[in-house]
Amino acid sequence: MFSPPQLQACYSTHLARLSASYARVLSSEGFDAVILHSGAAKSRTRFDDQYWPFRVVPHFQHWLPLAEPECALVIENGKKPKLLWLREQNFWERPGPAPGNHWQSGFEIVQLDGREKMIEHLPKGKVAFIGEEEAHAKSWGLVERFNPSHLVAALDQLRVTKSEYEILCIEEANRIASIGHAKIAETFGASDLSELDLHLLYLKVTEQDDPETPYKNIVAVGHNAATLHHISYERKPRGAQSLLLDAGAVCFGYTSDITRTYVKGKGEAASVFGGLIAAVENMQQRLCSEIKLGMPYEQLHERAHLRVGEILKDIGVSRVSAEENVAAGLTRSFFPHGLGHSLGLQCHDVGCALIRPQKDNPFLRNTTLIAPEQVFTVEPGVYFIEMLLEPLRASPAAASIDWALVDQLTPLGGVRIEDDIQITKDAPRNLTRAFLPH
Ligand SMILES: [Mn+2]
Repeated sequence: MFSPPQLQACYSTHLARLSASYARVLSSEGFDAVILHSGAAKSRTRFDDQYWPFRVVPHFQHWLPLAEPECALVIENGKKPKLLWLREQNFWERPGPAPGNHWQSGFEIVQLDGREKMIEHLPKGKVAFIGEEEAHAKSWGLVERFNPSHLVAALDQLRVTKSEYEILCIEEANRIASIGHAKIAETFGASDLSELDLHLLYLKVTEQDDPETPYKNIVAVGHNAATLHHISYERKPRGAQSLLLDAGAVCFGYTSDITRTYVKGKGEAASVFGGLIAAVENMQQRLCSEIKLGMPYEQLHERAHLRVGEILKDIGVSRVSAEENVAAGLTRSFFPHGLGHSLGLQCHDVGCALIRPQKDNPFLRNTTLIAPEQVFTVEPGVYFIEMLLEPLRASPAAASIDWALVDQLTPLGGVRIEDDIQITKDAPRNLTRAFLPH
């Protein structure tokens, strides 16, 4: 965990770098200033008075970790950034304490006791509005420059490369999540808990409330692991032999995204599945070690398909070579998702998918050239997904598959292994394994 002086020093550099980048982007896009609005509470339905948990606009959070609705940041060339901070007196609700105290001195802070007073503090000139609330932009006379697409795209690019401060936060998010993963691994090995209980235990040991996690925990036992984003947790334990846990944590808005898969108990299926977990783990580590600067991320994804082809042959699911498995499109049925995605303020972060992937990689979320200061996940998997196996059974490639073995493994769902990787000028850094070696 970082020390407060280290955090402070890194944050100051982050702020200076962000100010310089914004100044460059604003002038090249022809704006005098931009307002980054934090967002507003969103009603769950128009028929009652409940609100969804608040998610702050990421452009706002790129500057500071405050995550409160109805705040605005004014970024104006040559001026200290200004935070318009709504602090209404309200005896129904009160926001939590401000997250950290490393950022306040970087801003001119204007506390307001009413939203209507914000307009007095807005900048003059050609001003853009970035945020969710088009009605606010309208009432401030900025609707013509509400989320200008070129500006948003240019600001998204600033989020592709992470500052030292951002890395520190992502590392800390990995540390917190690793506590949860280790606890769940131990608990699953020793007892039989329901998916819901495993989910709640993860929240407890990582000290996160459910809406605070970067994404809804994926907790899938047995065949449920074949549902890539399984979040409809079973309430009862049922003695399943496999568990896939895909869960992260947050530090000052920055996320971690980690997946592990476990198997326990006896039997031939469990033993083959154990071999499959080891093989996917091995492939994942090998892919991480083969990352090179300047390499298209999609090339790594393609290599993963070849390795999945090898694994299918090695465990006996397929009788033909790795190359033949790839050529027949067979690996796409067992590994249907992308190898990974950029990571930062959003779990699926922005700016790394400007190029469309090849047509047989429709779900790949990272198509950039690998470059220093990027952070992305590497998360290969092998699954037994009925919806994808069904058409395969009817295809010419079906003859090369050992369907009896597939049927034996299907109740165990699938395997995914995922780490968060920081790219540097030297070797890539695995931000997850430092805390969670296996
Ligand atoms: Mn992921």
